[in-house]
Amino acid sequence: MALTDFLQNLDELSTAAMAMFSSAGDAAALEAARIEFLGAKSGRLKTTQKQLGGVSKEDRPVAGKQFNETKQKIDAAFKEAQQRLSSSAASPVDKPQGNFDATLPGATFRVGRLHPITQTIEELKDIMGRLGFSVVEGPEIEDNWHNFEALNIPLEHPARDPLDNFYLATAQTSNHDEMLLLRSQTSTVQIRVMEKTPPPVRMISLGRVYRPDTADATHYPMFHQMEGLLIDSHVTMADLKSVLRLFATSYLGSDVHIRFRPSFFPFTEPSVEADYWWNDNWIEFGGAGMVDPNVLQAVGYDPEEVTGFAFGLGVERLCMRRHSITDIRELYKNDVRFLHQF
Ligand code: FA5
Repeated sequence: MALTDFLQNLDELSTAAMAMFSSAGDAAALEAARIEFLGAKSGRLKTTQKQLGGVSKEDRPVAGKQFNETKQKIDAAFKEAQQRLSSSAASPVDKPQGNFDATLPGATFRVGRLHPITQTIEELKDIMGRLGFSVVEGPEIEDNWHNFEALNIPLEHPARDPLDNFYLATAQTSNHDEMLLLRSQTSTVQIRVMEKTPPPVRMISLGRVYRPDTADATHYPMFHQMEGLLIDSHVTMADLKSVLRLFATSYLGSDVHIRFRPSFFPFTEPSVEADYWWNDNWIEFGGAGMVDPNVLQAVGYDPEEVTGFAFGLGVERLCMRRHSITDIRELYKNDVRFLHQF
């Protein structure tokens, strides 16, 4: 083989090897390049070394020297690539791979936020706290006594129908007193507080309640209520109306129109529903009334000594009016594009 041909082969080999080693993006690509050029049995360098025997005796020293230099150059390029890949694997932040463009502007980091209902609950607690109401928690799994019986809702009352409540299958028993259910109203907490606390009482309780209602724009099978209870001597309906009006204007704004509509609840007498005016409609946001003497008696209070009022407001309905949400279901789809707006 002529010396010039041999040297040209070496030159091409060197150029190809340099290009492969310097462009290897990961360990697998580098290994493939190593085998192709430096492979002990049939690597391209080995093949070229074999051609050295075909070069004439006089030219062989020149060819051998050039071969050794090329081999060293390729070895060095391989080691350099090895080092480059191991250091970029150790600190991927400092040396990103692939098509990283350090000049691109940074993307805004999306921070999570409280669900609108959680935000509403916090604000309602604030407003009622300023009116002197303290916050009480109650269980979501209730017994018949606290959800119905003590609230003057007897066994034959339609509100206790199994089709209108989530009774717990595991707790099914023929004894009605022992049956458990997901509470259908926060009024249960009134009973729990009065059983433990002598009057006067001034409390609110906020939490989830459950009813097998079909979901529509204003109903959901799980929703939140804010219960309120005030017991003292000489409490009247005027106090109830003042507190609810003050609450509504504080949360919904001074221009909100509300009305009290006569209604019926077994645990209050007289009873009212409270509505706000929105989009040419009256929307009910809660029930209220003067605590029925039977309830006071059930918890051991003397109805001759104390009177009181109670209310139960729909938290979702308040949140919806405040933020102009026209469909309650939006609150529970958990679409971040919606939730991110609050
Ligand atoms: C009650 O639950 C009574 N416990 C309220 C009460 C408390 C009256 C204390 C007297 C004294 P009612 O079933 O009307 O009442 O529900 C109260 C509010 O909860 C409604 O006005 C409405 O705002 C909300 N609400 C009721 N059902 C749903 C539902 N399926 N989805 C969303 N909100 C609801």
